[in-house]
Amino acid sequence: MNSLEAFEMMRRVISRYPIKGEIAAVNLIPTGHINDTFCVAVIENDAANKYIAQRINTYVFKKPDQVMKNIQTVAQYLDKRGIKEKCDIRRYINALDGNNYVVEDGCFWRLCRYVENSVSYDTVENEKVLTNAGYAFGRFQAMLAGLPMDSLYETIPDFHNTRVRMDNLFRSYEKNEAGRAGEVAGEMEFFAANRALCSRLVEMLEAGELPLRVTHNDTKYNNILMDRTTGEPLCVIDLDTIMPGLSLYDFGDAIRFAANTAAEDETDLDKVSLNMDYFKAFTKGFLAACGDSLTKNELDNLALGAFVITAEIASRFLADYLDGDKYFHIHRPKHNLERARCQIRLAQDMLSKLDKMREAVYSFVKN
Ligand code: GN1
Ligand code: MG
Repeated sequence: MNSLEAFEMMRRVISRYPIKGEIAAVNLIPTGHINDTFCVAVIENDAANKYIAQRINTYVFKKPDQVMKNIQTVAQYLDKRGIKEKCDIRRYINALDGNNYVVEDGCFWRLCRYVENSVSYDTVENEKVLTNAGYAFGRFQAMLAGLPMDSLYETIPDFHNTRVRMDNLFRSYEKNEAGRAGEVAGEMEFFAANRALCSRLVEMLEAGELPLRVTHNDTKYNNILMDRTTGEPLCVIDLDTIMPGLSLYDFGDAIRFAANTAAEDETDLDKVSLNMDYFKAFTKGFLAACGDSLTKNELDNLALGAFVITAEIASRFLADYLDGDKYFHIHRPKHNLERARCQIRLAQDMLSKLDKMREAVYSFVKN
């Protein structure tokens, strides 16, 4: 979509909302691998108001109405219990027809207010901010602990079923749809060697050894909105994949992204490793917010959760590369392969630091 098309599209989308004004600017926000996000400035009564408009990726979310229903369910639950966050970005604006989304030209759009002076970071500013981020994700889990799980739709089936993810990867490798299998023999060796370990947490869940909880399932550091001035977390955003899941994966996914010494798609693999200081900083905040409610098995396996989710995301990037880049947005031809390689390197480093990570976890557990 070029900028003129985006402008026209936004005009149609905004016209479906109780917003009376002229659009002054539309800017693409190029973060996130799934949805398309725009910042829209609208002149209303001489004031310039900013909104965030998002087009939901319907290749990924086959039932976007269920995604939006889940978000509404969460917001209503928090309202009923009087739980407030510092801003209410999770509240999408109701359109004129009463839904919290609109369908325009066959695309699903949603709209919320832009929060002034807010920011989300792709890289960690300092350890204090990271401890705050850990607290924010831990608190998110704690505040939704009483939400009945059957009130949520499973928006992407088997989203973090790592065993199924591994099976999918090996199937994609066999199928070789994009003719790229020859390039990834080394990467496949990593998955063949670690397939059983990657399935361990799913097996523990099935055996009743780990509890199912309401989880966020996409706890990237940039999914926390922060105050630009103070670095304080305002709220957790991107609730698209909120579903029953494992706490260990929410913890681990945040570590995967925020405690990597390099970016998620770093191509110089020597720069990629787990930063133990960052691991500790995040863990401290996370456990301060929800540590009391975690079981012994959960505490024992937080470190493994970081490894497993990192390997899982690596498998998803690699499977998408083998399938011909259908799922994740890419910005260069081998982007998914580069992401996969980076995540594999990180997972390998985590494996060598499992004991250190476990020790660090227990240094923050209150007796
Ligand atoms: C996607 O949209 P974004 O960038 O927050 C993906 C996550 C992955 C992540 C990897 C619905 O999240 O599962 O962990 O990319 N979201 C979906 O960066 O698949
Ligand atoms: Mg997302």
